[in-house]
Amino acid sequence: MVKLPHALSLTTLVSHLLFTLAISTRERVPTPPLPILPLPSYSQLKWQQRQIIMFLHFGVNTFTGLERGTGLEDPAIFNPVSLNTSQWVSAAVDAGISLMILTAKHHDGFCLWPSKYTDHSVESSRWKGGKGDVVREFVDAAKARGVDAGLYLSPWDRHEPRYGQNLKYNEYYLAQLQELLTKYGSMREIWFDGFKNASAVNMTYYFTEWFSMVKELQSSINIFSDAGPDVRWVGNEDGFAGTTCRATINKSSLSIGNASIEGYLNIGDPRRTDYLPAECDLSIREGWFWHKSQSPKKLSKLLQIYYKSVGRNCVLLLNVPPNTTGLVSETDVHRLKELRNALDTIFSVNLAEKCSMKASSRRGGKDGGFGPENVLDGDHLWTYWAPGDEEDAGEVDQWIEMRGTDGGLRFNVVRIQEAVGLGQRIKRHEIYVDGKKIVQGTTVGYKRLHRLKGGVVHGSVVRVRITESKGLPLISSIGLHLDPFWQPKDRKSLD
Ligand code: FUL
Repeated sequence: MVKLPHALSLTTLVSHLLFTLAISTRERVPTPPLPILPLPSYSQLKWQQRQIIMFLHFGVNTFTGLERGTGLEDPAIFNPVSLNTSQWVSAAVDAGISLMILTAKHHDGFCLWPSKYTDHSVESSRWKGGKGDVVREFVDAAKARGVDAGLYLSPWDRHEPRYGQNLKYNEYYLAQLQELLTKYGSMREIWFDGFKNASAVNMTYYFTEWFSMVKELQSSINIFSDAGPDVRWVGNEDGFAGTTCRATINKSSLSIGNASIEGYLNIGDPRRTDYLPAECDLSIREGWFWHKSQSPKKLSKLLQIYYKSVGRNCVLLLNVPPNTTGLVSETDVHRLKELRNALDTIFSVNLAEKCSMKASSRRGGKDGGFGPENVLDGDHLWTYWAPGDEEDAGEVDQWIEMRGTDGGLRFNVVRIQEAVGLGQRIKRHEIYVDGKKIVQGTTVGYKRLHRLKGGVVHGSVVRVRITESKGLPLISSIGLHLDPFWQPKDRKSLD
């Protein structure tokens, strides 16, 4: 054995000790818990955080007054003389909306862009002497304001003579998809709806080929349909999800245009096969298209819809149809602003921020980085309260508590958010004020809002108990809010 000089061996020993110490200190930093599958994709997470998306139904129906055109419309009637897509985008930006989806083609087959595969398009209209392109103006205006764009391309086409011939129509449809997804920049969502009249000619859509082509051309896009693959329909067009609403469902139980699965779509599936969150589509007016005789829904109705969609782990796709001049009507712009102001009034103040926080336990102990104070920061995904591993047994009482520091708390909305990046977990929860149960709920997901049916509560200690979850519950945010627009009729019952 070669003997090292004394000075060298001491240096080696010290550095070895320091190295070991450094490793063991690092090993003591608590890691996040294992995720519970299935997990959302990056694009699904981005979609979920948007909360409200704007839908724009615009086309020949805007001029005929019909909701579903016949396909026999003369394209010349399309003439929105004052079309200003920047005004659409401003309406969205003022409402805090970051994604807008336009009907590039509705069931009547009229195309808002000059498709080279048909002359039933803006090219045959009077608008801009046939030289205009609404899709181009829409995506340019959105891009200029940093808003994302998406498109709806109706599979049911009542104009196209190839409709009903499986191969020919599928090729036509795919050709149009390729035009839209290669010429107009990056899209964040594409909307496929399965609707057609019962009397419509029978045909098979080659969804597998369509979806593959979409992902080939734009890999980060979210594909919406009754059955996903990225975003699922919520099962109704009234803007509400089930009080239990899981992002998980079994994709193989779904098919597009199948009315018998509407209840299943509304609540999801506890068997957790696939991560496929739900989108609630609804129009601000009665119809999807603009009609002179219709007006926007009241603010109280829109708030109710928000609580029942965004507040139940979904995204609200709110349709705001441009009118015959090519503008979003002032009444609708005004209502959108009212909605934004109301949401800011309710949610910009979180009474829990002034509370002292306590929890049944915390992962990694006091300085482990998973304490209850994490539910009060601005990150609603990646910082969260996690109980200690010992609570994973499922039998231990898991709770997080807020104690008012200066006097009592007055609120009528409780907001709970899960760290869904590590999987949706909570199955049952309860909320107590000063020891009295005021809410009994099921799933939480990205966001769960309880607008208290009993109205404003006064108290000093609010406890959220997780009574059932798949693995450890991970709570990323909690809010106690005062909603001045909420006047409940029934003041006794639990939410
Ligand atoms: C449905 C269509 O039939 C309606 O006209 C509307 O476009 C709605 C969003 O989807 O399936």
